[in-house]
Amino acid sequence: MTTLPIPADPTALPQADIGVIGLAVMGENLILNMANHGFTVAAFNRTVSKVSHFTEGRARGLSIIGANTLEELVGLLRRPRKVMLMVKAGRPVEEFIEHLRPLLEPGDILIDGGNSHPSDTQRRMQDLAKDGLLYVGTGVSGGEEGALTGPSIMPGGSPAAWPEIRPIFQAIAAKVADGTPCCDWVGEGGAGHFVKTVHNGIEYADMQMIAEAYHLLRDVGGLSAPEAADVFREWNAGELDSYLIEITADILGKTDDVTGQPLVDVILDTAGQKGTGKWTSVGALDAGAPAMTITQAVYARYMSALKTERVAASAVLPGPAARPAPDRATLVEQVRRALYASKIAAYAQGFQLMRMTAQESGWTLDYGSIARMWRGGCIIRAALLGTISDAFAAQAELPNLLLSPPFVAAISEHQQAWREVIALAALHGVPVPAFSSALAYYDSYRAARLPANLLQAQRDYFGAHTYERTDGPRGEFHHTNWTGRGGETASTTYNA
Ligand code: 2AM
Repeated sequence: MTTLPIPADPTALPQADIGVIGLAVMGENLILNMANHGFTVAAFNRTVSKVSHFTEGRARGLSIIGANTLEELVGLLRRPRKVMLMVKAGRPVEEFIEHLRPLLEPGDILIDGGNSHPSDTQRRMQDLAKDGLLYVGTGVSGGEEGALTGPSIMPGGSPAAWPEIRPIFQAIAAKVADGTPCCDWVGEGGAGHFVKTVHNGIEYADMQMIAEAYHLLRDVGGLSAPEAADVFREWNAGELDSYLIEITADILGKTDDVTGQPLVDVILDTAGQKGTGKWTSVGALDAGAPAMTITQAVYARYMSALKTERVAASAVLPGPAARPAPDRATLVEQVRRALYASKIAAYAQGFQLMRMTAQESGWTLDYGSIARMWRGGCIIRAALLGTISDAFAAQAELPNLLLSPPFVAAISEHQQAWREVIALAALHGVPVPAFSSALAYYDSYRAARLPANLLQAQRDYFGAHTYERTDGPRGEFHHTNWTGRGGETASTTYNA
């Protein structure tokens, strides 16, 4: 830790390596992390009273200098100046950019470390480039603790900014066992925020799949929360080893101070969201990418929010007849396998979405590097990401993770249990939208022949949308006059 004397008039000395705006917990922790790595940080916040509260409190004695105005903040920075925004996405980011713009010079770097929409980041980068300003939109994942001790950082934007910010970002990022920082350049424009969005989409899927595993253990297996905690703890020692499984074990083992019950049993079953899962799903719909499990996870949160309706419906809508509980040890092992196989399918969807969006946006994404950035620091950090990074190292242009030999092997080993768990869930009336959509994704992707021949025939029947033939070349379109009344004209003719 570096302790620097703070001069009486800090504006006189451009001594700070970076300025950070936004003193909510993520911003504060990121600043402390930077200071702990030997950087001098200038700090500012809209509500200026929070600046002195911070410098006199948590930041006391560290190389952190408070600024009371944006002008003062900018005056404190070494050139090229680096200003990082850790404020709410949307209007606040826009407003700070507009206020900072006239205070900065060509070559200076503005960084947005919030969860901004990738298209906003893309637009801001292009706009600021007109003034010669460099812009970076970066994903920062790891929650409050990660921000302080080492987050996963996913920067993208103006490539010329990367050499300037790299020493700071890689120093404060999480490191995996071999010392590799969980931070590397993602790509141009909105690529960094896009990759962070997909990270969050995968996180939604991961969390929903874990919730479904818990639901099965609870409602089919009859496990209490502490018993389920032991199961998750055991799972965390194997191939499911991950942050989210680890915290699930902790959560299930926690007792409520008020009632003495497991705390999870007194928490209302409605989940909130801030929208990044939805952004991923909307992005997938726009890109034509079948990110089924990620989208199901978003729907599952929407469904959870309809608590009052669900309670009313539970008294009216019949479920299946009661069934005997299966053998507990068998169920636990089958659910573990179903969870791992579903997880592979969900990650495959996330990487497929990135590949399809990158093609459309003209980004060159390095998928092995992205998997490495996610190996530590972030919420979805998991042993599985090591296998994913190896898969891309072996085959950079891997079209789908499902095709990678270790995953082919894992799924062939687990698929029977995966299918049985989903069948069991259906028979017991336990909804498993993420598990079943993951299996549907797998079975669809491995299907040489889907029933879309019938769909296309229907489209041709009612709308003359034409079809290609299995015995003809691709790109040759045919129309059939199905009823004898529709005529021979295909709809493409009308559009011409
Ligand atoms: P505040 O402390 O003044 O509320 C997270 O909420 C961070 O974003 C905080 O630093 C907060 O500043 C800032 N923030 C939220 N809304 C803002 C706005 N409309 N303009 C500027 N900063 C804002």
